[in-house]
This record gives sequence, structure tokens and C-alpha cells, in this order.
Amino acid sequence: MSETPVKEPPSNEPPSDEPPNGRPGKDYDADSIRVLEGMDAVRKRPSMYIGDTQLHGLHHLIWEVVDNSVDESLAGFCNSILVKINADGSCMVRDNGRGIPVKPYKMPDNPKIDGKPTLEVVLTILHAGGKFDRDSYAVSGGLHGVGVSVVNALSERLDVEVTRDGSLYTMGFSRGVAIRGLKRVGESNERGTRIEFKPDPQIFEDTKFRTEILVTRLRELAYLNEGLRIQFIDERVNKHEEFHYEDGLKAFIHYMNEGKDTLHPVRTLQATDEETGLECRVAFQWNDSYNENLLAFANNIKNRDGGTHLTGLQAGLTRTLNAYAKKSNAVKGGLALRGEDWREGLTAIVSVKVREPDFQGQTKDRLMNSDVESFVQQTVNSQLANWLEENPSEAKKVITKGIQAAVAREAARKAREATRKTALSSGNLPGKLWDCHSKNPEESELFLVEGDSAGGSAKQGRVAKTQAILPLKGKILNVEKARMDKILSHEEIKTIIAALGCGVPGHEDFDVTKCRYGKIIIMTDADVDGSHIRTLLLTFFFRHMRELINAGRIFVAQPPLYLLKRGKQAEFILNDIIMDRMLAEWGLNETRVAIRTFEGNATTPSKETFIDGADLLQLCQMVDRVTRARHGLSRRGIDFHTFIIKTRAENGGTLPWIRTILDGEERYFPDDDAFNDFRKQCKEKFGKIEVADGGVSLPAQHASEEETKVIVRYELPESDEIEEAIAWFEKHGISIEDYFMRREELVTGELTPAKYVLIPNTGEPVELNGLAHVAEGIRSLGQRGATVKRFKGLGEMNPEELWETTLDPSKRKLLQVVISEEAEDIEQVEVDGRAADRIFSILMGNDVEVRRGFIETNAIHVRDLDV
Ligand code: 0RA
Repeated sequence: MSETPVKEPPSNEPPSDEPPNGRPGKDYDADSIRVLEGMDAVRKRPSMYIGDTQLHGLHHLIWEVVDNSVDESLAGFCNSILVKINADGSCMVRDNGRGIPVKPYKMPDNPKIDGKPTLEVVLTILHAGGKFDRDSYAVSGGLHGVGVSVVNALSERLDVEVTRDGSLYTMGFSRGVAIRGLKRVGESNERGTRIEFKPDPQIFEDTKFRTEILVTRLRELAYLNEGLRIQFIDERVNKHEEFHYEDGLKAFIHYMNEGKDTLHPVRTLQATDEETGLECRVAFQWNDSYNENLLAFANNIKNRDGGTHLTGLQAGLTRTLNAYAKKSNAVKGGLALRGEDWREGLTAIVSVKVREPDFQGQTKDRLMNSDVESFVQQTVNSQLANWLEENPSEAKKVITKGIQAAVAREAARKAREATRKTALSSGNLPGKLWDCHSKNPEESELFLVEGDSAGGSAKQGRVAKTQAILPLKGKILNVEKARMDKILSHEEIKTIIAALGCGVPGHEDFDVTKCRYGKIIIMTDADVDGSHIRTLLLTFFFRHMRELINAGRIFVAQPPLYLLKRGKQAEFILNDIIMDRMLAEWGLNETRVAIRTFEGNATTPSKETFIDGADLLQLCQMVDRVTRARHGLSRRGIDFHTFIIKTRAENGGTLPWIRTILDGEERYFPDDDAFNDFRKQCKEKFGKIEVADGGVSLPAQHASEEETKVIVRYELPESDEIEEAIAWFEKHGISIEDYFMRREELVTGELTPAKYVLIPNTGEPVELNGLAHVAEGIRSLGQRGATVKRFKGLGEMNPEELWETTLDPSKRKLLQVVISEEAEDIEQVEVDGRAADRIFSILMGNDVEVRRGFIETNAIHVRDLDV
């Protein structure tokens, strides 16, 4: 252990409560100016320290603090980190590490820093964090290494609490300046650091942290640092997540391969070199797809462009697999396998720890340390060879896959040349394309239209100058399940490639900037087949022309589903939700709802209250909300009546928002704490347990792994929705029991009197079965005297209708296709190829169950856009 530069104060002397020296306007001498200059420099040129002042830089603030906590964990002093976004948008990061030292800092050659609380030095001197020898561990994660002082400089307010040596200390800052001096405020037996900060709106135009960005990275950190518990709470949206993996890289691979058919259980390799401190961990699993998905991390940092760890992994794989294939006489006829053939369908992660990482460029996208390459390669060589020897049947699957890939690669090369020659020789546009007259891509649009009849309408309805129409016949090939040679010999795909005019994907001449159209608009029917065709087209663009998506050139048209007419009013309606809203509005205008109370067996009400106008609109919305929640819950096998009445009562009158299933037994928990208690009990009882997210995913495949008990955990966001509705009902004197009410048949054959009655301005009252039927009752009143025409497909619309609703640039609503897990924040969210990769394989993969769950929760990833 090396010395830390902290001077031990006499034990009976508490740290000073005096205001710090650096306070502006007071003791403003050379050194304190220097301190301020540091903070000032950061505020003057924030991008020099955090990259930019956009979303990336904003989130950088959190990563700076979290990385310090992770460093504590790497050093063996911390096993739990909490990141919380408060309701006011500020952020709190708490860890149970050693706590930032508070004792006076020793730096005799700098008399103004010398003697200041270390805490203040860490938070106000640039790079001060780096001066500390975080002794016990070889590497520092320190993603950005600029130190928490930068976070302090760029925060409107930063409050820190340290628990250390039996005491609790606090200190407060604003824009890098101490505004409350170090203070010992109490005793504590715990240890750790709690930093709460609010990003400065003077620096950041947008200070709203994005849940998705945080969750993605925190999950990744938990995967990379096994055993570390990372909790995330977002108070703005009532979201709690916890990430904790005992076998992190393995879990990471499960996550990446979700929904795919895998060839073998996940395999992990690992090696450490005591002398150099190099540490290498690899996890891999082949699946039956044609995509390779390799991630490389150095000191917890994702290196998007790979580097020496990735090349080491690749070289090791190629060498070992080639040797094994040769030894087992698997390769026939002089076929030469390349690395890319072996990596077809491979999902792998390599994570290294390096004492002095050497990254290329500001963004650390590539690791340069040369000794890492041979270390990783040697690790893979020896351990992969062992695995192959010990698992001959799995080895055979991997070898066979590689050989098939090599054969297909050769076929694809030929297909590419052929496609290029025929489809792309200049002026050779496909026969069925109705091209536009303009040759200017800026103004040209290509509509990919489902079916010939819709194509015909679109041709007549379009503006021929700028709008081109390409009718597609039937389903296009699912490129997720086909190799390149097959893809390139598919008629419809060849036609699309020819029409776009930017070359054949995978060929050296391919260049999206040569695309003949500025917008490529997918126009399919609003039915199951239509959405399938749309997904197939999107998959093709995602896998083989992703640059077009990245350039924002791919769109989805939204033809209406209905034409709604009443009197002189006529309206095209996009979907059922809008239809419901319209009908409710019309119905509401001339209706009241009576709520009747009956005494005993009386058939005339003893009391009657009325709801109308804005209240009635809200009532409908609340009923619809409960009904939506009921559908959501029943999809997860939860009986709604039992849940609302019994489960709610058993949980002290509130709805639980966590449900687990373990060995077929169902349990409910009000919050994460309760769930964690249960998890601990399980752990004591069963040893190895794993928590699987029952929301989108299915429990990962554990069939072949040792006795790991799986707790399937569901979050029930519906609970909040229902609670809100119940609260609204109660405020208006309505019991949720009424939602389940059914009128009963009496011996006379009549029904018991209705409690809920619709009273239209004209016509007879409508007696309802119960509260659940109010919204739909109002809608059916709205539908009186209206005619609804449902378009079964685009082909049913005449050219004028098609122009008016879908083609006319001044009226239509297009959706822009973007790559992200979160549709709203698209412009800002970093495009995460890996996340998108999961999305596409889930949508297009084999596992029907996973796919269904996914589509229901995420719908389609397109952004609403008025274009
Ligand atoms: C300086 C020195 C030591 C720890 C830390 C800073 C530290 C910083 C942060 C930021 C967030 N959480 C943190 N935890 C610790 C070493 C302390 C020692 O040697 O006892």
C-alpha cells in the first residue's frame, strides 16, 4: 500500500467548519484565483473537458461521478451504487466506497491548497482525483479522467456527503465555488460518498437526463463489473431498475442473443498476468444467424472501433478454428476460410483491464496497447482449443457453420457482380418503376408500394415530377434468415437496388450518396400483412443499407384506416385510437351519464347524480385506461378482478408493482426493497439464483447450466395507471367495484336496474351493464348518424383519396425511421447499433413468444413527423 497524501490531523481535532478560503470576494489571493481559474476554464470551454454541451456532454457528468464509484468497486471497497434522477431533474450518485477523504490536504509547495479539506481539493482542482494513488487496484476505469471537479464546475449546485471514520460530513458548491464549508454534521457507521448535482442551464441548453441512455450504460457497467449492484431510480417517471450479475459477461451474451437460436451454451475464457497486471475476459456464443456481433471494452470503456483486444480475439479465433478444422479434416476441396466466415453468427465480448491504457483519439474508440493483442490471442488460442477438444459436437456445429459461410461468401461475390452488371448498367431502370421526371434527389421521392393495384392508384394520384412509384409484389425476402447470395438473387430486392441506383450492398462501388431519391417512403396496408412487409423492408434497409436510415432518408407513409362521415363533416382517420377519440368527442357533445343509487330491492333510484362535459370526458379516459391496463395484465396471465380486489387488499390497499414467478409460484411486492429481501432469502436457500426480466424477454436459456434458480420478475407499470384511475373515481364517488358490475337476471326475466345510464339529448336513455361500458357507450352514441368506411387496403382508395391522405406533401404525415430503443428522443439519443441489433433480431427472429412481447411493448421505431 502506498501513502495517500492526506495528513493525519490530531484525532481530537474535528475538521474545520470554517468557510473555505476559495470563497470569492474574500481572501482573494493568487492561489485561490488559480483555483477559480481552473473552474473558470472549464466553464469557458466546457467542450474541452466533456466533449460537447449537448446530450453527450450532459450525461458525461453522471459518468464522471459513476466512474469514480466504479473505481472504488474495482479497488475492492464498494459493491453498491445508486444513481437517482430526482423529480426536479437533478442527479444523485451514491456509493458505499471509502468516501472522499476530508482531512487537510498536504501540499507544502502550494500554501493555499496545502491544508484545505481534501474533499474541497478533489471537487475544485482539475485532475486532483488523479493525484491520488487509488492504491489497491491496478487499473482505473476513469472513463474520462477529468475528475469530479469538472462536474462541480458545470453544476448550478452540487452537494456532497461523505461518511467516513464514523462521521458524516457535508459540503456545498455552486458553479465550482464552495458556498458551504466542510462540516461534520453527525455520526455514521457507514462509509461512502453521495454527490447530488444539478447541471447548469447556463452551460447546457437541454438539462434533461435521458432514462434510456442511463439505463443502457448502467446495465452495461453491471455486466462488466460482476458482483457490483447498480440501482437506478428515475423519480420523474417512477422507474426503478436494478442491475446485478454474478456472471456478468455471460448474462451480457444472453441479452445480446435474446430471441436467437444459439448453437451452444455461452462459453467464457479468462486470464490474468500478475506481472503486467493485464486481465482479459472473453465470452462468446454462436447463433444460427448470419450476423457477427463483437464488442470490445478496455477498463469498462466501450471501444467502438475495437483495437488490439479485438484483433487479438479475432486472430485467436481464426487461428484456432482453422487449426481445428484442418486437424479434423472438415474442409474439403481447397476451400479457404477467412476470419469473417468463422465469425458468422458469432456474438462475443472481450473485456480487458490495462494499467496504462492507450486510446486513440478523444472518444477512446480504439485501444492501442500492443501487448494486449498477443495476450488476448494467446488466451483465446489455448482456451478455445481446449473447449473445442472437450466439446466435439459443439465444435462440429461451429466448424460446419464457418464452412457454409465460406461457400456462401463465394456465391455472394458472384451474385454481386451479376446484379451489378444487369441491374445497374446505366439507364437500366427496372421495368415496373414509374420514375419521376426530376433527376434532383433533393426533391425526388420513391414510394415502395404494396401490391400492383395500390401501385396503380398511386401512379394516377402522384405528382409525376417528383414522386416515383415502385409497386412490390407480395412479401419480400426476410434478409434476417438468408445469406447474401440468396438476397441478391431475390427479384424484388434486385428491383429496389436498381431503382435506388446507389450500387450493390457489400460491393466496393456501393455509395448511398448516389441514391436517386431524397426520401424513400414505405407505403403498405394498415393490416398484418402490410406491417409484415414493412418490417421486411425495414430489415433489409437496416441490415444492408443502414446508411440510408442514418441519413434520415427512410420513411413510412401513414394511409388512413377509416373515412368517418356525419352530416357535412368528413374525416380521414389514421387508426383506432384516433377513431375512438373522435367518436367519444361526438358522443359527449350531447350526452350525460346518470349514476343511480338503489335502496334494497327497489327499482326506482333513491338518488341520481349526473356527469357531463369535461368530467365525462375524463371519466371515459379513466375507464379506457383501466381497460387498457386490464388487457396488459391479462397478457401476463394476471386475473384482473383478483388483482384489483384481493392482491390490492393484501398489499395494504395499494397495487404492487413487482410480480415474480419462482417454480410456478406467484408473488407480489410493493417495491424493490421488498423484492430484494425476497431475493436474498432465495439466495440463502438455493445458492445460485438469477433474476430474469419477464417484461420483454423470456428467461434466458439455462437448460444446460448448473442448478441456477430463475426468478422471473415482472414490473407492472399498469399499477400506477390503475391507482390514478381509482383515485379519480373515488374523488367522484365511484367505487372501482362498479367496473366489474354486471346486471343480473331476476326470476321475472328482467334485469336488475342499471346503475349507469347514458342520457342523450335526443332519443332513449341507454342502460349500461356497469362502469366498464361507459366509454364504449358514449362512442356508440357518437357513431349515431355517422357512416364509417373502412379501407381494407390502399388499393381500395381511389387516386384522389390516396393523393389527399397519403401522397400530398402538404397534408400527409410521414414517420421517419430511426435507430433507437426510445422513439421520442431520437434526434438526441446516441444511435446504439447494439440495441438496434437486438430489436431487429427480436422482430425478425424465430422466437414467437419473445417477438410478440416485444411488438406489444415497443411498437414500431419510427418518429412522428410532419413532412
Ligand atoms: C480521492 C481519494 C480516494 C477516494 C476518492 C477520491 C473517491 C472519489 C469518489 C467520487 C465518488 N465516489 C468516490 N469515492 C471515493 C481514496 C480514499 C482512501 O484512500 O481512503
